[in-house]
Amino acid sequence: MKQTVIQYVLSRLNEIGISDIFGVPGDYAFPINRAICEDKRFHWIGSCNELNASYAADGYSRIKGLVGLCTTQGVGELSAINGVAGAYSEHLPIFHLIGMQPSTPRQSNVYMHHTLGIKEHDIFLKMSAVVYCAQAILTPDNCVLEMERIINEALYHWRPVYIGIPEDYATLLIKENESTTKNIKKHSDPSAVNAVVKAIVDIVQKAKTVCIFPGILISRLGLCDTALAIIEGSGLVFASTPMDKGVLDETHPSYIGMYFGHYGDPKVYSFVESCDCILNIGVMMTEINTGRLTSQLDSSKIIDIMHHHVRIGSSIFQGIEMEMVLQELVKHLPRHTAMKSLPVSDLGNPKGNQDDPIKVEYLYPRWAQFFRPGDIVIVDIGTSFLPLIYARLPSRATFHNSSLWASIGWATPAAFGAALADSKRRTILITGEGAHQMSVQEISQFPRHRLRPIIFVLNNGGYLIERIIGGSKIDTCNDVASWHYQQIPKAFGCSDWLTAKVTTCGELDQIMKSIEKCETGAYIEIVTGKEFVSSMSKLIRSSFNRLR
Ligand SMILES: Cc1ncc(C[n+]2csc(CCOP(=O)(O)OP(=O)(O)O)c2C)c(N)n1
Ligand SMILES: [Mg+2]
Repeated sequence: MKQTVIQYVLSRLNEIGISDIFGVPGDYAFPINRAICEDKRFHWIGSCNELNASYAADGYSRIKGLVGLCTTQGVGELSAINGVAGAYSEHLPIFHLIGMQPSTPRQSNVYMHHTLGIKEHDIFLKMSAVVYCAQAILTPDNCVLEMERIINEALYHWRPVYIGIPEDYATLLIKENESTTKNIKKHSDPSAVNAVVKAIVDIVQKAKTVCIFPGILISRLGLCDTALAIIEGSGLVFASTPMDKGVLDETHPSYIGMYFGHYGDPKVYSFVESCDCILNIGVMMTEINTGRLTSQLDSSKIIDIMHHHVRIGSSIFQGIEMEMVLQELVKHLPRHTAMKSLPVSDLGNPKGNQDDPIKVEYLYPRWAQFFRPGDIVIVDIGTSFLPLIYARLPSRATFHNSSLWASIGWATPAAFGAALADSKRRTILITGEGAHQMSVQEISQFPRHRLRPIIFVLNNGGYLIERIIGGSKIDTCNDVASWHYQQIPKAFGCSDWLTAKVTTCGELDQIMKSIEKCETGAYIEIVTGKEFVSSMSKLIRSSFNRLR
C-alpha cells in the first residue's frame, strides 16, 4: 500500500535508526508533528524553543549518532540555525524536518504568516543553505528519490540535512515506487587505499618518534575501537587536543596528555613537536586546537587521515575513507618498539582550606576528582573550559565542548540531549552563569523525562572570559543580571533536586560528597569573585594581545 509523504519520510528515518525527534510544533508542521506523535516508533521530544531543540539534538547526536529535529517554517527554522551550524561544525547528523506553508495557498495573492511578505517560498532554505550538507523540499513526486539523496549525503558527510515538507504535501500519497536502492555507502577504491596505507606504514616505520592525534570524527563514525586497536597493535602513543578531548580513553597507558600548542604542558608539546611523524586521525587544526595558533607543528611531518581524504606531505589523496584506512592500518602497521609513553600530568589535589573562598586551585582539581568512569561531561565555553581540558578523565568518560562554533548557552540543552541519549551514564553539566542564562529553561526537560543530571553553575559575576580577553577597565557590558539560581530548579519543575549555593572550599567539598549519594538531579551554584582567573585564562589574555 502506498504511503503518504510524511509516512514515507518517517519510515526511512526509522529504518536508518532514528527514534527521537526534538522540536517545537507549528501549524505548517502539524501534519509532521501529528504523524510523529501517532507513530509508536518515534518519541516527540518537545523543547522550550527551537534553538534549545537544536542544541539538545546536538548533545543527543554526540552520544547516539543520528537524530531528528522538527520545526515550522521561518520563525522556527531560523531560531534553530545557530544550533544547526554548531552541529555542522562538529559533524553531527541532525535530520531537520521543516513544516512549510502549503504549496498552493487558496488565495495565491495573499502573504502567508511566517514569511517576509515576499513571494519567494524557498527564501528560508536559501538563508540556511550553508549550515546543511544537503537540502530538499519534498513533493509526492520527488519524495522517494530526494529522501535517498538526503540520507546518503547526511551519512556521507555526517552533518545536518534540511528536509522541507509543504503542509499540504505531507499527507498526500507518494507517486513514486518506494526505493529499492537504500543507503549507498561510498567505498574507496581498495587499491588506492592499499597504496596510501603502504605509504603511511613506510613513513611510520622509518620514524623514530610518532604521535597519534585522535579527532572527534573517530567517535562520530564509531571508530574508537579501531583507533585503539591501531594504538595497541603498533605501540604508538597518542595525545588529545581540546576539541577532541576524551575521544579515546585518557587512562590508556599510551596516552601522553593534552596538546594545546605552547600554552600546554611543555613536556607534551616538546615531544609532539619533535616527533618525526604525527598521525593525525581527523583532528581539525582550529585556533583552539593549535593553542591559539602557538603550535609549531611541521606540516610536512603530519599525515592527515581525514573523513574522505588523506594528506601525506603535499600529496592529497581524495575519495579515501577514514574508516577503510584505519581498518587497513590495524592489519598493516607493525609494532613500533621505540615508543615510550610520557607521565601524564593532571590537576593534582585541590588546594585550599575548608573556610577559604572557592579558589581556582581548589575547584578544578576537585571537579577532576568528582568525575567517574563512564561520565558524560558537558562544558560550555567560558573560563572553566580550558582548565578542565587538563582534568584527566576516568575510563569511558567522555568530554564534550563546542570550542569551534563556541555559542554560549549550548551546553545546558546539549546536556539534556546527551542525558536522554544515554540515561544510564551520569551527565555532568558545567556552565558559566552567563551561558546558562541563555538557555536555562531547558532544565525543565530533565524531570519531564525522569533524568537526573548533575549541574554546576559557576557564578563569577558575569561574562568573566570576556572581561579577561577584553582587557578594558570599564566593562559593564560583561555584567549579567543577578539571579537566585538555587530557586530556579523548583520553578522549572525540578522539585526534588538537590540544590545548593556554595561559596567556600569546604561547602563545595561537602556538596560534592552529597551528590555522590543523592538519587535525584543536583543543581549547584558555585559562587566566586570576578578575580576567579586561572593561569590558563591569563595566558589566553596574552594571546589575544599578541594576535591583536
Ligand atoms: C551566542 C554567543 N553570544 C556571545 C558570545 C561571546 N561570549 C563568549 S564567552 C561569553 C561569556 C561567558 O560567560 P559565562 O558563561 O558566565 O562564563 P565565564 O567566562 O564567566 O566563566 C560571551 C558573552 C558567544 N560565544 N556566543
Ligand atoms: Mg560568568
